[in-house]
Amino acid sequence: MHYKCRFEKGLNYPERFPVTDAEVEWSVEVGNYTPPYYVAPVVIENDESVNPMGWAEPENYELIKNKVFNSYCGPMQFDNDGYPLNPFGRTGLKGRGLLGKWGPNFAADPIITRVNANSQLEMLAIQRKDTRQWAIPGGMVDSGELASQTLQRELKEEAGIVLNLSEAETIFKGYVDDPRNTDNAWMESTAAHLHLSSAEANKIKPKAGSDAAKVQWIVLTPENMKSLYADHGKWLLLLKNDARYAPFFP
Ligand code: RP5
Repeated sequence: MHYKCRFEKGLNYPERFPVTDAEVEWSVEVGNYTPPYYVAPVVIENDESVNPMGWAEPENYELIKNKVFNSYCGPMQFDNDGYPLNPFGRTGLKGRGLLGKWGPNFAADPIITRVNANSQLEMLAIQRKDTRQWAIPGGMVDSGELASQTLQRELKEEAGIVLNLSEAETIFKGYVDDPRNTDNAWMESTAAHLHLSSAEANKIKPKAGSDAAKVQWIVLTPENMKSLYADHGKWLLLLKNDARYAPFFP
């Protein structure tokens, strides 16, 4: 069940229509469900049907009604007008909000860890400029790009470091409970993990890129993981299923 995209919102979003836990699933009839429609001005400015340099799909859905959707969550659902429906159910907001694509918007998240001098597991994190929350230095998959390429590019753009991620292990692939999600547009991501030895970690010199306010190693305490952006803390907890990292999660 998603929570952040019912109880949080993207910058300048209108209030979401209240959705109780019992009302989340589309299969549950909710007679008076009238969420506001919102698309952010920046998405309209980047509408590719009007702006050749734009990164957003047309706001006029008719122009892409033959789009073939692919979601990590499996077969998609559509409403009576043909708009894609969030696979995790109602969010209290229609339209795309800040997201450029109808349906899934794909991202990739490189998780880089090390053990610090106090024997604690740390992750290389960025502080996002939009919500000021700490996050994995991930970002959107560009058109024509593979998620594996996005991992590498985002690590360089957001955290200023170049690492060979070919040995990184994919630990998550699927829906992200992102505060920007709506009923018709949502985030999906691939998160891949690479652990660095102290010697390898000492060699890199992280530097915050354009989308990041700060970059630094943060200790993976339960409190830190809870306050990370979107589902990032949940993915890090998956590391405790791996015997190599389980001792760091008491
Ligand atoms: C999250 O948003 C993803 O997990 C990824 O970290 C991020 C991508 O969006 P931007 O950072 O490009 O805004 O859902």
